Amino acid sequence: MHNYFQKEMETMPVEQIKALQSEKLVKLVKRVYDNVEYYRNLMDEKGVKPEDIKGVEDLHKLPFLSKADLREAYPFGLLATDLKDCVRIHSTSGTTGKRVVAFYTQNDIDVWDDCTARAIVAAGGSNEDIVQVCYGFGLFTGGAGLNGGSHKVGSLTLPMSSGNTDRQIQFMMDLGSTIICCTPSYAAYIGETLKEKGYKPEDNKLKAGIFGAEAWTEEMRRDIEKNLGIKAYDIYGLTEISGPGVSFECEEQTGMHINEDHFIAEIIDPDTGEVLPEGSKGELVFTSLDKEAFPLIRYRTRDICVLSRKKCSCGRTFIKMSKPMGRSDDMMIIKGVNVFPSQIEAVLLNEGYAPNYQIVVDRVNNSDTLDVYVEMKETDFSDKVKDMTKKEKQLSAAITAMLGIRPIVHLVAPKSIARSEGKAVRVIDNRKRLGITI
Ligand code: DLL
Repeated sequence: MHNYFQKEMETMPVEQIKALQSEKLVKLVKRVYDNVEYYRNLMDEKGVKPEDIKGVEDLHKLPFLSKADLREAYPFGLLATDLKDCVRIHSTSGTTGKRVVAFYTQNDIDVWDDCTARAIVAAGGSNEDIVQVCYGFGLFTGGAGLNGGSHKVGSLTLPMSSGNTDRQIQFMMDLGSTIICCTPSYAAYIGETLKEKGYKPEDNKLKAGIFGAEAWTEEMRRDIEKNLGIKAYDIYGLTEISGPGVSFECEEQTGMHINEDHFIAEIIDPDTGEVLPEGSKGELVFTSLDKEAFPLIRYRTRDICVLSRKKCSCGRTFIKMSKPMGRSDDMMIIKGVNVFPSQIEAVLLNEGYAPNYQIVVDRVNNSDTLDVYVEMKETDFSDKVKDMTKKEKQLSAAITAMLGIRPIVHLVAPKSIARSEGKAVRVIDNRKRLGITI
């Protein structure tokens, strides 16, 4: 038996989805052209008028929007309604430059809550569930997004926010939480803490987790599933396009269905901007169709992934996106080789290490260096230097086989790498501090 939150939408035949998208797109383009000077200027520069857009097949004629545009238009330049119609803002956690501020009308919040409700139902949630939301609440969209969806589903919602892990565990155990929502790195940390407190995976009542907001590997999924005794579902989203729930995983756990009644996804070549056919790897671009306050057309996410329309056993017809392999900005170029942190994570977990690691990149004597700090498990920790050196060499060889460049591996004491309660910081690139542009 498959469960849907909005079956009529989630299982709509593809031709109907396209027709619905076309109808919404035509109206949206006219609305932003008439009301938002920034869009009007961009479209005029490209020589495209609202009348040129007759449906989704004309989407490629419209200009892209990038994070730089959002910064330039900060704070009100892309607002498409009166400020008095807006009820909330959220903002990205960016550390450089101006933050992005996204505005929401009440209807924008309702649509967004529907999206996260779909994700919760797809993970097996219902009004009989107890949903522990330990994404951060505040400007970050994680907490508010899953909280709203959980209310819509009618689940008992625990708005925990992130952090205070002892309290998370106390509530989880005393109230019997059945679904947990947080970043995968925090889920791993909660699993580790439960174990330390002497709990076995079967001692908790959790059945599912809804994890996202950062890149994570299949190896990490298996690790979390085993340690918490749950099924771990992926959820994706970004502040600019509303927040979590732009796409979500179903019971098949092979990619995330994009809520296509609200968003159009495209994959482009990040260098040329050319739209690539389904199945190609490239940069994900979103157009929001229903957002009133802060609609974005052809927004470049910088996330690299693949789209697939392969029939899904869950019955949903919405296109699926693969796990993003990290943002194009996460990609490191080390000695000329493209390296994603997720590749290193996959090797570490395959080799039996816990996902507690940090990658440090530097440049010494004009040559790039790659150091990987990996925590030992308590059980493997040895005070014999010889044993440790051997293990370091083995791990370095395994990473070299994956990347084609040799890292220096440092096995460090258990608990010596800081745990994450939100988005984990996996990479320290000292070359940036040296003012080197990579
Ligand atoms: O991270 C929204 C979110 C909250 C998603 C909770 C899922 C769960 P931002 O802070 O604006 O919004 O960051 C968005 O995070 O462009 C991706 O690079 C990354 N990201 C989000 N979800 C995933 C995921 C939220 N499931 C940026 N896998 C996005 C990999 C993800 N990366």
